[in-house]
Amino acid sequence: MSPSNPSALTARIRAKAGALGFFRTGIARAGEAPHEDHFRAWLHRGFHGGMRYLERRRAERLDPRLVLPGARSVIVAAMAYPAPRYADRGPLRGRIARYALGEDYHKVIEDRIVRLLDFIRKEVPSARGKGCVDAGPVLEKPWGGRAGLGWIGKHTLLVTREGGSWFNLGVLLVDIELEADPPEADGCGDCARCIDACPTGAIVAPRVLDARRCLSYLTIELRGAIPHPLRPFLGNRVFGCDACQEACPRNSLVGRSDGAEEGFDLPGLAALTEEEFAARFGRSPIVRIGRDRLVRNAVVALGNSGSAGAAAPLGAALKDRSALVRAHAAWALGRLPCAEAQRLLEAARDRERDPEVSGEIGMALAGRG
Ligand code: B12
Ligand code: SF4
Ligand code: SF4
Repeated sequence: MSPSNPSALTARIRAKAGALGFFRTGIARAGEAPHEDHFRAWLHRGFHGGMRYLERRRAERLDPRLVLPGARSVIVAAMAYPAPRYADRGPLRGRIARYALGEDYHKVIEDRIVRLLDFIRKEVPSARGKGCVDAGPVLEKPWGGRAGLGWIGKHTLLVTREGGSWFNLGVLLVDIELEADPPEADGCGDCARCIDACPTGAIVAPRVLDARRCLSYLTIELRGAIPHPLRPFLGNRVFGCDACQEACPRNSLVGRSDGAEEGFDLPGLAALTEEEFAARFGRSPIVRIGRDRLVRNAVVALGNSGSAGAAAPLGAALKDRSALVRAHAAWALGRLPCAEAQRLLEAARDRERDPEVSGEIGMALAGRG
């Protein structure tokens, strides 16, 4: 449907979104998704790895009018998050992606989108809408681009002129016609700093990400074992990765007042129980990966620290009830140069019953020579 004055209504919706805490809101006309050919090609090349959910509801992903029948407009809203610097507090500290330092953005944005829809319904009582945040079948970045929020950077994230890329997105589909924004021009030019900064070479071409190599995928989405050759690239990252965003000149951390982040005690993370995990991360996006995957990542980071101080916590992790954790702890101990690591691996070899973990212990001992 068409409201009597789409332009005035659009301005009121934008003002309301701003009052709800979105720093930018853009509007696009609903239709076929931008760059749908790239999405098909990306899936075809298997770049999504184990994220099989991206193969499902493909028709909806490619056309929001199938997500909300009768959709006329796509409202895309951006919520910034603080981007503190990480202080160097020694080798036994881990880091998580900045978007996950605060409360779970899914809940915060969902709540704001619901309130935005309530507002629209007060203005146009017959309007219908559907909110999507991350998990919905909507290609949020391309829509953000079409809605004029910013441009798709070469790292594939959406970049705004004033706020860089330190933000999360939410989408509200509505069946009313609003005034669309003009798309933003590309702001990358000849720059390729994000591609050069990626530790694993996951950005295989400008705007094409092989997620299977991306540390964000490996630490958050991947359920099983992290491929051996990629483990060293985790460094001290235990949840997500910001390297491509840190490198972006649009994201300069200089001059920002977001403070310093101390990082997370790796031995403490490696020893987390289920109860401690729930208590500590229940309100964070980290809760989504579960205790075992976080501990898996922490033990890999302990191995990457190269520090003798990592041996004792890794020895304890060799007794973890999760075989996934024990297998990664064996690999990690194999990287520590100290005699204590050798002793702990030999002790574990004698008691381990899981064939896969035993294999890892054998490889770790053989690798030490
Ligand atoms: C799956 C997913 C991932 C996967 C895959 C990422 C990817 N680049 O596709 C993994 C787990 C790796 C991931 C990682 C991260 N993610 Co993520 N992720 C998603 C999710 C759920 C779907 C994205 C998707 O469909 N990807 C499939 C690809 C093919 O589609 P696409 O990236 O949208 O790509 C299109 C355009 O790039 C386009 N294109 C445009 N111009 C051009 C030009 C050329 C030449 C080409 C070839 C293509 C092209 O073609 C593509 C096809 O549509 C979205 C939420 C959503 N529902 O959209 C969040 C989302 C994209 N993620 C987000 C974030 C914050 C991250 C991380 C920064 C988290 C972190 N710190 O660890 C990293 C960044 C990694 C990176 N460099 O992209 C935010 C992005 C915010 C922003 N500023 O853009 C989103 C929107 C979530 C949210 N609601 O806030 N993520
Ligand atoms: S998030 Fe990290 S691993 Fe993934 S593309 Fe960016 S720099 Fe590379
Ligand atoms: S680092 Fe350079 S190429 Fe990459 S997104 Fe930022 S401006 Fe674009």
